[in-house]
Amino acid sequence: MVTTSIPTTPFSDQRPGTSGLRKKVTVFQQPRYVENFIQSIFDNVEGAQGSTLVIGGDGRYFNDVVVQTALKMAAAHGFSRVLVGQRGLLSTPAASCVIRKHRAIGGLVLSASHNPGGPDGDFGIKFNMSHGGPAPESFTEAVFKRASAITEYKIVDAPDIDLSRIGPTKVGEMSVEVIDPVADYAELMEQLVDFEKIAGLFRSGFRMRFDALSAITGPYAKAILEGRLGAPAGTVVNGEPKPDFGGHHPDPNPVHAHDLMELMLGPDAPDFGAASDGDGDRNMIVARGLFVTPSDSLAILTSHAHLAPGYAKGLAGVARSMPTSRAADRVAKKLGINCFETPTGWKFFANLLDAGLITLCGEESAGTGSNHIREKDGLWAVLLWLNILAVTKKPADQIVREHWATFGRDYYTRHDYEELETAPANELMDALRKKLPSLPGQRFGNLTVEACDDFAYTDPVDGSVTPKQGIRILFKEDARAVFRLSGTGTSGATLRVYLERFEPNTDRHDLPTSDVLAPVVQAANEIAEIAARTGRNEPSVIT
Ligand code: VG1
Ligand code: CO
Repeated sequence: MVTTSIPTTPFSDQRPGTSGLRKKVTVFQQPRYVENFIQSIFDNVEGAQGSTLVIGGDGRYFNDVVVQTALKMAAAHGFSRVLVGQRGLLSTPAASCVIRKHRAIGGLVLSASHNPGGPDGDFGIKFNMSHGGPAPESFTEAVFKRASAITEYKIVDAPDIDLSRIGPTKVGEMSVEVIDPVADYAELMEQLVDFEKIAGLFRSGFRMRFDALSAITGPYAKAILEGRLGAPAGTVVNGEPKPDFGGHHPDPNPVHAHDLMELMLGPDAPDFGAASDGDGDRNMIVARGLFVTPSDSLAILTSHAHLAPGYAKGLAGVARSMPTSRAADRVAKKLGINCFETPTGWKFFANLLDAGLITLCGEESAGTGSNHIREKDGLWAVLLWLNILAVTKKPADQIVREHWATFGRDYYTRHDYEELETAPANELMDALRKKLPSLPGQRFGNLTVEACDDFAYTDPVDGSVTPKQGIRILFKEDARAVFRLSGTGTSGATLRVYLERFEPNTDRHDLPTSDVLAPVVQAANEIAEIAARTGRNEPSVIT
């Protein structure tokens, strides 16, 4: 087998964002673009020679091409073994599970997650470390530096590998094992949640719908929910992964998972509804007649996790990303455990999990996870909910209402302004930053600014400091607005405005979220001058 070094020149835009490098498919299709980035990753993996690598993706358009390139480049780089999902598929949580279980040095995950797919959609590549989690910023910055100066990449000259059949094969000297993408993951789930109890729940007539949005979670959900747990056939809908996600925007929120929302809010709603995203790490939970915000879901899982075998001993601590509501903090306080506040992006949870400081963590963007892997895990969250429903024998909406009655309700919404021009979006953030010192004490409508800052995170484990992670404005009336620019979008800039208000009074727990938050929205728009600076009077998406 011949290894060739191919001369190349750098692309200037290969800096990974919140979760890997994401670009339009057409950008990734430029000659040498994929090769440059993968080589830059490999050049930063210490001890690659003789080690095991995991490769898999969410099956979106271009996945099949990049998997083959990655295999041939891995062989040229001296990895001794690659574990690759059948047909090149692995959900993000399954990739994390496989890396950990088989002691791989890391893994290439091919996905742009919740971004749309297809020839005109997005593609992405991220690298996960030996702990199974996304590479930290020190690593991704080193990759960017390398990619900015790259002069050659290495690849073996070999035919494409048949990934349709499970079993061992070879690329050059390197052994390749084509693995069942679901097996290791399903085995892990069985250790964490009570499959017997959940099967009993389904036997008793409990009905749910899981909408896989034609993305990667379909095979996992079918195998576990319908296969092992005995949920009726048809429980999982849109269960076949498609390269363009069947036209779905694979972002599990009330806007993009509208069919599920309509069913759950309608007269024929089953007992429970759930959905997942492109690469299977996000979850959406819907009770009958009630959408459960991801922030509330994290808090509810925190207070009930001990009902599942994997968490029976209780939790070491919990963490949430900064823009996630403070509902989990209230539960942590009652349990007497720490609640850490991290920047947006799963990579910031890894150190806390590795150090044993936390057991559960989550983000407002529908990511929830635990120390079982180092990624957020969509189906796991759904299974933990099912475990809780099976043990408490209460309907999901009752669990949510009881939670509010005990802890108060954190009304929450997010306004996204997508595809803004980059310059005015940056200017908006800069102007907001400059305003910070003058804001405390100012009144906007009937809200008064109490405090504000530009969130900076000091990692309690390695002491690394990550500045400028979002502007937060706290109002005296127990409300909060947070502003940040997205790090996963692929065209222009996306402004995210996170809005919340705490309501302790049980009589006020059934109000429309938009009514409760209207004054906070108004204040946030005024403070950031959103309309004037972006030319938009309405957000593109409200979730
Ligand atoms: C978004 C979410 C963030 C999440 C990230 C990756 O990032 O806000 O919470 O971790 O996507 O999720 P941003 O920078 O666009 O706000 V996934 O499921 O797309 O990998
Ligand atoms: Co995702």
